[in-house]
Amino acid sequence: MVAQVHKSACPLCSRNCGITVEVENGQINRIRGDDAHPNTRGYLCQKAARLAYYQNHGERLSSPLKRRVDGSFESISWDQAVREIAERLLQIRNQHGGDAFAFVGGGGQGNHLGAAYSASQLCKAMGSRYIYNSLGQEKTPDFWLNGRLFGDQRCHTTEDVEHADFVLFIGCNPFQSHGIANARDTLRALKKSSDRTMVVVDPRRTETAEQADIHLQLKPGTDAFLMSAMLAIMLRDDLLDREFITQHCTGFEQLEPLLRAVPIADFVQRADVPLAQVEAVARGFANAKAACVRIDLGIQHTLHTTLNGYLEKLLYLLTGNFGKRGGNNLHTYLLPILGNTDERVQKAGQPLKRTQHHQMFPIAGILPPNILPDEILKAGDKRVRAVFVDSSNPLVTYADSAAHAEAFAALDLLVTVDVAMTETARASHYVLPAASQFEKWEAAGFSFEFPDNFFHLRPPVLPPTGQALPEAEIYTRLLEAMGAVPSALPLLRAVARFEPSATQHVLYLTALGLVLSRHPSWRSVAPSIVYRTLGPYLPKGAAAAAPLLLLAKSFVDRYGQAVARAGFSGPIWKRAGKLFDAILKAESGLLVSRHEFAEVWSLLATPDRKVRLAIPEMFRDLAALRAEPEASSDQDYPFVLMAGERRSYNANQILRDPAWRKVDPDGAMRIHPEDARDMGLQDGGVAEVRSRRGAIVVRVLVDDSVRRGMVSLPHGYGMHIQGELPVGPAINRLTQSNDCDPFTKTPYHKYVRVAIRHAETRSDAA
Ligand SMILES: Nc1nc2c(c(=O)[nH]1)N[C@H]1C(S)=C(S)[C@@H](COP(=O)(O)OP(=O)(O)OC[C@H]3O[C@@H](n4cnc5c(=O)[nH]c(N)nc54)[C@H](O)[C@@H]3O)O[C@H]1N2
Ligand SMILES: Nc1nc2c(c(=O)[nH]1)N[C@H]1C(S)=C(S)[C@@H](COP(=O)(O)OP(=O)(O)OC[C@H]3O[C@@H](n4cnc5c(=O)[nH]c(N)nc54)[C@H](O)[C@@H]3O)O[C@H]1N2
Ligand code: SF4
Ligand SMILES: [Mo]
Repeated sequence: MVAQVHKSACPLCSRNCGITVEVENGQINRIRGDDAHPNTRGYLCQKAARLAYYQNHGERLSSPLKRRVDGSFESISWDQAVREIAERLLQIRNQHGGDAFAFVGGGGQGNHLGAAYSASQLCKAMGSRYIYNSLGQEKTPDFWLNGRLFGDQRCHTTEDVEHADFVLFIGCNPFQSHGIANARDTLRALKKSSDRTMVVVDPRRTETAEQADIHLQLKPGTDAFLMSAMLAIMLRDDLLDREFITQHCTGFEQLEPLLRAVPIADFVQRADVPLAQVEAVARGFANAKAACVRIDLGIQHTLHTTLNGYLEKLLYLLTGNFGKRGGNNLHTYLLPILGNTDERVQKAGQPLKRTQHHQMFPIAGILPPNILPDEILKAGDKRVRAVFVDSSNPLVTYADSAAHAEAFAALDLLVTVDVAMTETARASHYVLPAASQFEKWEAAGFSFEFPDNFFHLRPPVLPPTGQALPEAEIYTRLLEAMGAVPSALPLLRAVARFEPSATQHVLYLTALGLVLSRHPSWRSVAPSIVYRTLGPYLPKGAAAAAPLLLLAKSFVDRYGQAVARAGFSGPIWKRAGKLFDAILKAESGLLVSRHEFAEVWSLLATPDRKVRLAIPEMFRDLAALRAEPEASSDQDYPFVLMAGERRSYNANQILRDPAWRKVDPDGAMRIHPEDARDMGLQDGGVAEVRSRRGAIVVRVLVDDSVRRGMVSLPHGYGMHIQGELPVGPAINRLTQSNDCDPFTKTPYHKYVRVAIRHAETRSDAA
């Protein structure tokens, strides 16, 4: 058979680089960067070349499974699985109410099309408002701040690193983790140019720090001290952009005295970096033509999480590096992956629903995984009794694996939808096989670009494995069996039958509007209704993409002019249909909106389009820094473990087959040579790492890129392949549910107190 080349995208990180996949005899032969992809333009990192290991491995699921009493699984038909799960869900809802149900996950790094059908539709059908997701253990503090500053938690920021003269990377390592446009090319360009400056703030001399002009190798967990000192230096030296602040912000007069009160030298000393260097960075950033800040888990998974986010945003706001080329900006959304759930706002006269045990509020619609075990085990009669897990592996990736295992074992119903037999799947009552991201129409919602933004809908490159189904089909069948999705929809089916065209799409949208206004309760399952009625008539079997017509409509309604600039002009009523048609056809992705920098203000949600700097909770935390005692050394747990480093061969839990990795098979622990010597550890040997919660045995990597007193283990290991001992460090055996930001409940994964000792073999594992 001749090899065929298909377009797709890499599902391993939020960049979702465009790829071409060569398929021969049903096997993936070769993967290359897709030069025609308008955003990533052929860029790839080394992880993508071996994506065949995602598609094919010994743990792919090929039929629905039901757990027997003895813990083994039997294959069952889809009809039986759907019928039994629907019955159980309805029973639980009728007996205990909707809040006995929680949805967990709902979209990983590359698969968000299925999310249109899963979390929200199923929660509404159950009458539940509990959606837990990994974003609730990293990004929710950021979303909360965006809500306060910009008026809506969906006002998400992005950074124009490619065009900045001065870039501050704080707590991120884009060389390995990416997250910025074509990271390695962008870093190389920054390094090469003598009039651009790159600063890295990181306790480790990372691959990114190696390329920087200045590396501030601070003490772990001290970013809030360092950033507030930088802001105080800018204020002291009159480097802030007063004109920008007056024109675009409110509340500065309340913030100013707090910044003036920062004891600069003291705070810089706490971070343990040279004061002269910090002053040079503050000056350079404030005086640059265009400067931006890029942050990630290094400040989100450590002490002062929410305050860190606030200070980082103040760096670019108070220097006027917002709403311009090379600065930080907001962006458009086509797939609405976030909601807006401000905990102060009453909805329909009711305060926002909080969880039973922790009284926790959702942020951007998302609850934090750290509280989930307690909501299952400690909430009495109102506990969570049934959980659906989709595109996530909580028993490995959520803090405190033992607490999650105990809680999940106590559930009346646990269902996992995944492409692979994960640890969480193995603990489930039912396991439903999803088609892989190479086997179905798929799209990612991580389109975070500005002023140009893109969208990429990918067609399948291979047929589904065994009986695996796309999420669109799985959830629609389930909702039909629950009686939540109507089956006879003659009007919509009749209209959908016309030849697809921009005019036909308008006709369909009108008919849908009519039907939904007559049956308002069907709105919550609109994606499945559109999938069943319009879906079958879309070209090339693109049924699952049908809800994109509704999203294209709201995109055009919100950003009409920017969509027109992207090439979708003409009568406004036809634009959504044109955009939808173009999305279906553009196999490499396409430009969907084009803004001008000054128009960033139109994306703000405050009524006066000004940034609200005054956030009482952050003023409180900022003021409290001065009184905070210096972290004392803990005799019992003297090391700070960074539990979750991104490396060249880890990719969350998406690649389970150990054969995928070309290096670092054991996910070794970095430790400073002097610490290793003191502890009697040798490079390549093994050590036991013990926290207050648990202990694991790891491979040792003696490495002077880390500071003394800190050690680092990678994320993305610790799977029990086919039930065997974990491969590499199972880091969440060491983390604890309550070791988290008190306000947002996001974990301190980069600040885990541990003790380390020599061990003889890996099977010493406690
Ligand atoms: N290769 C690879 N890439 C990935 C992923 C993957 O698994 N593998 N996962 C993806 C996902 S889901 C995410 S969220 C991103 C995360 O991407 P990043 O946040 O960039 O990755 P990390 O390596 O977790 O952490 C970044 C840095 O934080 C530093 N750090 C630790 N403690 C502190 C501190 O107290 N202060 C400061 N300033 N820095 C600190 C670490 O030394 C590390 O270099 O990566 C994405 N990309
Ligand atoms: N200690 C510690 N813990 C961490 C981190 C850390 O740094 N330290 N990082 C955290 C971060 S930032 C993140 S984002 C999370 C990630 O952790 P999770 O939320 O668990 O997400 P993934 O590891 O990406 O898991 C994706 C799952 O989706 C499945 N999958 C792949 N494709 C499809 C598909 O098309 N459909 C379906 N239904 N399933 C599919 C994969 O097989 C895999 O089981 O881990 C977090 N946990
Ligand atoms: S893992 Fe590498 S190739 Fe894949 S999307 Fe991320 S940067 Fe692109
Ligand atoms: Mo993440």
